Amino acid sequence: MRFALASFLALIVIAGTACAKNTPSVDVGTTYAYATAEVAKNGAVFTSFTSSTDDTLVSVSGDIAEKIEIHDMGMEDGMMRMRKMDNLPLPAGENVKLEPAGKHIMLIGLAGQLKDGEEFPLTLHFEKAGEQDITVSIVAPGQQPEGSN
Ligand SMILES: [Cu+2]
Repeated sequence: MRFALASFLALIVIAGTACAKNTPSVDVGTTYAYATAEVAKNGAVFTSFTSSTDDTLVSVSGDIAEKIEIHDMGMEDGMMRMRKMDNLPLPAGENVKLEPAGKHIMLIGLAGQLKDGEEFPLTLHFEKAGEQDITVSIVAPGQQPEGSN
């Protein structure tokens, strides 16, 4: 008698790992600040955020200024005014922009003049994604650094 040997091919297909967790992360766009006059006390930082999950920018820290706040800008009683935000909500997948005449990171009490072409570090504190160190490029007022959208 001949025995046919049956061969078994076992295919183990792992369609996504069962224990995969969506690790919170925030994609930070090109970050820039406008160069300031020598006597200027304050500056503003612009960037954009896209978060993988619903997250919140809680605060920003750095040595560049005495105080760093999250601000929004809008019309109030017919005048453009800045308003401090307690935090910045980042809905999952949404591109949240910080740009001139809108939301921005406010540098209050600059440690030194912001000079065109130089850069400085900031640390972002997200509720879920944790801390993230970023580099801010200083550009001439009204300009945008290369690579920004
Ligand atoms: Cu401001």
